[in-house]
Amino acid sequence: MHDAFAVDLSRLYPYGDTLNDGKVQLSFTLPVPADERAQAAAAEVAKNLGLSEVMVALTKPLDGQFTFFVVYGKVTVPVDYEKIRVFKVESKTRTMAETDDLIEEKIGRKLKVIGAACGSDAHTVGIDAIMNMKGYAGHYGMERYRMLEAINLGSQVSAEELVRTAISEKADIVLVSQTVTQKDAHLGILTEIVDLFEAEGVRSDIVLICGGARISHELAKELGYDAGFGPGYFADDVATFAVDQWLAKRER
Ligand code: B12
Repeated sequence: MHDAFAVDLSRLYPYGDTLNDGKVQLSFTLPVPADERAQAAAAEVAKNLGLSEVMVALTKPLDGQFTFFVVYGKVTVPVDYEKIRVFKVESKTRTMAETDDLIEEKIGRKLKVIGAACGSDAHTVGIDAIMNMKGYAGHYGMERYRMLEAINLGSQVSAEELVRTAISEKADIVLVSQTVTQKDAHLGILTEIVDLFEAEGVRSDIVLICGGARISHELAKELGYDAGFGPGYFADDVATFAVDQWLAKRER
């Protein structure tokens, strides 16, 4: 039980107006004109998802053929929070100064980091958040680290170019950003990068990390990366993991 609110964590429901009322709101679009029949269909969608006490709160025509809905409903099946386990990067984040000092003391030279948004992906804000001098949300990026030499290749970098550059620059750490995940577009390019590093016989020499809005640590590990970071992680988290991993690789 959670002290303040007496929540039974083994039977967790969403909170709407009152504790444990199970109320949620759902938004989606149906490819039909906005009329009563469409509203009934929207309610049916919510019921099919297992919601009860369904109420169509918003019906908004997008054009003649598409309608956007917001539907309220009640979740009837609780979640056992006690049993939820999350697969995530387990390291205690160091500050930039602590990471710099650790590299200086244990490695004695700058570590080289190469990063890019790869394949057709033109989203640069994520990789910039991790690498740019000014960083993101109050966390300085890797370019600011005294003991990291960070090279940001930008966006739409092919797997071949990334791997070629990483090898010619003798990179210690390689960062791959993927934002577009529609139709699993990220899986092909992420896999291609791992395959190329392996084919060149250098995969085990580098710390290979990917990240992006829908990248989880679990997915990253499945694809052959050392780690994956999604929203809520910053350069200091990534640098901490990368240096620990580099040191662990050297031990091995
Ligand atoms: C800005 C933006 C654009 C800009 C990008 C400009 C630029 N220079 O980056 C423009 C207008 C070009 C654009 C284009 C497109 N976009 Co866009 N875009 C966005 C938007 C609004 C914000 C993304 C962003 O900057 N987030 C902020 C950063 C800081 O967050 P982040 O990337 O998650 O990064 C954090 C973590 O994930 C992590 N991280 C990220 N990368 C890495 C890498 C490493 C190594 C590590 C360790 C960590 C890490 O660290 C960061 C800090 O915590 C999102 C919607 C949204 N609100 O999220 C859509 C969105 C990402 N775009 C989308 C789409 C579909 C497109 C287009 C395909 C649209 C189209 N049909 O043309 C094109 C694709 C162009 C292309 N070839 O890639 C979809 C993606 C859906 C999906 N699941 O695939 C989104 C979600 C919008 C939507 N709801 O549909 N887009």
